[in-house]
Amino acid sequence: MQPRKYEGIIKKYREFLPEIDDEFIISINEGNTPLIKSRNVYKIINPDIEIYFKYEGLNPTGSFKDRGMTMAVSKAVADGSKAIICASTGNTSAAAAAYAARAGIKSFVLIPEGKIAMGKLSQALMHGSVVMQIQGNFDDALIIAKEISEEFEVTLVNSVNPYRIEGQKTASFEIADELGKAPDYHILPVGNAGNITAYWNGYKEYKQAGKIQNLPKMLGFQAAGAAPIVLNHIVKEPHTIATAIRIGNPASWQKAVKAKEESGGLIEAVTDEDLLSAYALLARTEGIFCEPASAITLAGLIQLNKRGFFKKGDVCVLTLTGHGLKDPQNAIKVSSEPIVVPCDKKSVLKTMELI
Ligand code: AN7
Repeated sequence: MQPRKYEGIIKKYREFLPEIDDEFIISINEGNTPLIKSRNVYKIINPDIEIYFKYEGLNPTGSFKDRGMTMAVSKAVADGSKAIICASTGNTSAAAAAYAARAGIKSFVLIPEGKIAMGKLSQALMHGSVVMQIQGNFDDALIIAKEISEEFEVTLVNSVNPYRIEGQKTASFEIADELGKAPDYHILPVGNAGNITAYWNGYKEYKQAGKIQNLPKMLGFQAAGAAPIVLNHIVKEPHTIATAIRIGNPASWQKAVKAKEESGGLIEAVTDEDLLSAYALLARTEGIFCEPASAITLAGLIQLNKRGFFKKGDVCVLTLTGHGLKDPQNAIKVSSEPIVVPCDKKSVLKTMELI
């Protein structure tokens, strides 16, 4: 029987998730995010295809990480853990901090110094995490977090924790439930590569359960300066404006390659310039504000479309992984400055070009 009220992804998709007793579930009603059909931008790109945005920025902490975190923290609580740790480019730390706060346990987060969007930093601090800015990058921080979790009683909640992937796959279920099928293409940003792995697992499990008959091709995109999977080697000093995906040695590397190969998809790189223009284009044509890393999906779709990749009637779902308000500084950078106007009606009308 369906629960009467919506109470998060674990209760909604219990039959597909690891077992957990109600008393241990730590949820902030994550999931159930909107699948928004493109009204304008598809016409500019290719009027013959359908584009949908899975707006994961509307999760409780503003990113898709909440789906994995509800599962990982609930399991940690069920196992009696009193503390969690993660390395993060920002969104994982925000989710870990929030779910730990709700669970009443401690959280420790390691973030790369100076390379995290302000919104995310404020979340980790606000929820009472012990926030450590490491003088290194995400990959360095993940090694330290992993070692500490192996040596001390602190649960690692990065996506190497299998429960994270389990929770995140529920986004595929929601999309399939809504469309009544899998899309032809599913487009995602790739950083640590957990999410593309999770989505592919989700679609496969749904097909096996007879909920859908088809599977999508998985299309993943990395920032050109942080594209280890595309280059097929570790990137020692990854760089991109999209700090969320500034990762040079993804934990789920092989699983992402498997998702690409099994589905007949691809993983490509996109320049910062192209991802920033897609970021602004989306906000200005659809009214949807996502963070730079999320906009790589639209930039990737545009890149493929220019090569004549899509055919008439193709259905593409793009996961917009995080909310635009996470990173106001980049939003302001790609926009025009506010106009300073003297405090009188005439000046305002002049600026409006009405007189
Ligand atoms: C907005 O928060 O790795 O390929 O530590 O924040 O599953 O890693 C974030 C990743 C895409 C990439 N979009 O997903 C972290 C972290 C946004 C993100 C990704 C991230 P994965």
